[in-house]
Amino acid sequence: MKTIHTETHRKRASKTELFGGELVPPFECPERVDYILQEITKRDLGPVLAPHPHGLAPVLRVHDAAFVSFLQTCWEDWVAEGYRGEAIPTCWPSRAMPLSRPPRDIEGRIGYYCLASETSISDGTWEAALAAAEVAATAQKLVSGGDRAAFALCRPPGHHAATDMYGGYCFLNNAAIAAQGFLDDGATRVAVLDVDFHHGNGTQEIFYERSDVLFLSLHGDPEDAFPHFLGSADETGAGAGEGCNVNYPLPPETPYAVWVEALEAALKRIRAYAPDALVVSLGVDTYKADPISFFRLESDDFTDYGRRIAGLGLPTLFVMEGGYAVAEIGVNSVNVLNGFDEAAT
Ligand code: OKP
Ligand code: ZN
Repeated sequence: MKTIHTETHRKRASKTELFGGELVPPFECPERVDYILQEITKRDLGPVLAPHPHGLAPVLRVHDAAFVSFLQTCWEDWVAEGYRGEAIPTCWPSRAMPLSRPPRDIEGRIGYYCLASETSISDGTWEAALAAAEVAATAQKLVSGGDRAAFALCRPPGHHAATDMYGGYCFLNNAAIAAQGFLDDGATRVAVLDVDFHHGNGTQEIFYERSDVLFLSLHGDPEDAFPHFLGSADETGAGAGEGCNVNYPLPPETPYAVWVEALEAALKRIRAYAPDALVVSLGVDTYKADPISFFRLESDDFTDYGRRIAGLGLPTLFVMEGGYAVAEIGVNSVNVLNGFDEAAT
């Protein structure tokens, strides 16, 4: 399959992540992409192509315009205020003071739009986030145009980004942008299968009240894992979207034998929904050695589940999400794609 990639991802290179009360080098780092590209070349997955410019149009199909403007100018507004470090919020519209509009001051606005403060905004973050959205949109068009599958090598990732919130290393929801793109290009129904270790709270929120997107996520139980406040099994959708949201929270130490049972249940739900296209939010932080996650998948397991996903027989777009065991991220993600290609008919 073809991969869409751009070096613009390197502009997302913040120096800080708030972790355990310290500012540490971010887990979500540019080197992640180097390992993936290296493995794509080594195993001859297929051509690596540049994205086409799409501008803001596909982004504004799923995100709030004022939120997008905030992201575009956040860094310059922060610097103009005289702050010397990277942009990290310190105050939120918490449960006790739920302000329903963004205030004028950048310190207030950043708190309004942020859902988790481990994600520092730095110079170049917006350019990289927009490029990742264009990578997703370009790869989606390949699949809408008849390719059996494509790989959007997005960085920064996207599945935690909601209609008007960023955090969890995510700014724009690349998978949601692609799912909406499939619909805009003629699909009637799209399924989004999120196999990243973390719950895809942003994708869930964006499509929660809609019946044209089925969202399914396998993830560390929010009782035990980020994003903590969404991702339980009783979140099944609302309004027209009732029944179109499916969560599979799983406990610490989950081995592949248990994980793959949840995957098979999800595949069954996708078959019953009979979508025209599938978006896979592909995070490989389910790997046993991932530094911030707690599942126990082995490298060969990724090949196995790639084959199973191919068994759906759907036009499929893989969108890169997480994976922080950096040296193994290439092998694990290309194992999924290669397993898919081997089994795809
Ligand atoms: C992004 B993606 C660990 C805290 C982790 C952020 C995790 C973001 C994951 N103690 N906080 O879903 O891979
Ligand atoms: Zn993750």
